[in-house]
Amino acid sequence: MKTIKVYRIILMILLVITLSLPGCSQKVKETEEPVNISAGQENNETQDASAGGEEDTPVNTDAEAEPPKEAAPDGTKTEPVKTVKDAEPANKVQKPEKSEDVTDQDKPEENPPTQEAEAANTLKIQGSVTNKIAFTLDELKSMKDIIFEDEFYSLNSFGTTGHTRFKGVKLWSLLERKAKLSSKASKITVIAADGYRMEFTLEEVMKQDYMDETNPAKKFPMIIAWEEKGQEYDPAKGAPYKLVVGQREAGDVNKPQWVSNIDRIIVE
Ligand SMILES: Nc1nc2c(c(=O)[nH]1)N[C@H]1C(S)=C(S)[C@@H](COP(=O)(O)O)O[C@H]1N2
Ligand SMILES: [Mo]
Repeated sequence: MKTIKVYRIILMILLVITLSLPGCSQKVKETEEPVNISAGQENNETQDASAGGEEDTPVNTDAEAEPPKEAAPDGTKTEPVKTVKDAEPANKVQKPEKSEDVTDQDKPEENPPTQEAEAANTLKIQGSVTNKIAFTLDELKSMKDIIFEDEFYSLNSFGTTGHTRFKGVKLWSLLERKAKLSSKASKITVIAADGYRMEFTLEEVMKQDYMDETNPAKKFPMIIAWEEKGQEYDPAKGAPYKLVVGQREAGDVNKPQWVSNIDRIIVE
């Protein structure tokens, strides 16, 4: 009898322990969890994009976190830039700025004013080029094989005409040989310091037979001029470069395309 009582007590204790174990409620959860897990998996499978997005989220967060830091310096440099398209080139500009940051340590030992002055006189070419480059005026002048000088005819929208002598480099040669266009490139945007800009297809830039309706014998390439009427532009009056192009055909109003004070050329 005593052993039966002991067994019953042990059984009771075991029963109480078993019931009080969290394992019981776990079993209930376990039956739910597979549902949750499968639901979760379905979400992952059916929303690959969102899953990818989640994976990318840290990257995006970084990307979003970075531009604001650099947006300020960029914003000051590219005040007239307002479109989303321009934001991309602006991002590309940020990369060189990072490398400049690396050399920041050296700057105080060198001559910052000289570097700033040089930077102000450089012709920047950005975007789909192998050499993301800034040409100094001296570098451009040394490119004897692509220098072009002649009198360009201009017609503006009010009918004013004129002939003006310019000296500069052929833009197509500069892009193709010096900046080295990538195979993706299809157009350029010439942007002035005041935000004035003109877009051209590469075919238009490549064209070497722009005309002067008053002198059919002449043919002109598109050039980046640093000299007008025998005078170099005064760097104090802004970036010393002007885009000059002849006419496509008689009556072509070409003068508005003469972008002065070019800050940069973006290739896309
Ligand atoms: N940077 C810049 N270039 C510019 C412009 C401008 O507003 N900003 N205006 C264009 C227009 S519409 C014309 S008609 C000519 C005027 O050139 P001019 O000032 O030498 O007469 O410049 C063109 N180049
Ligand atoms: Mo104009």
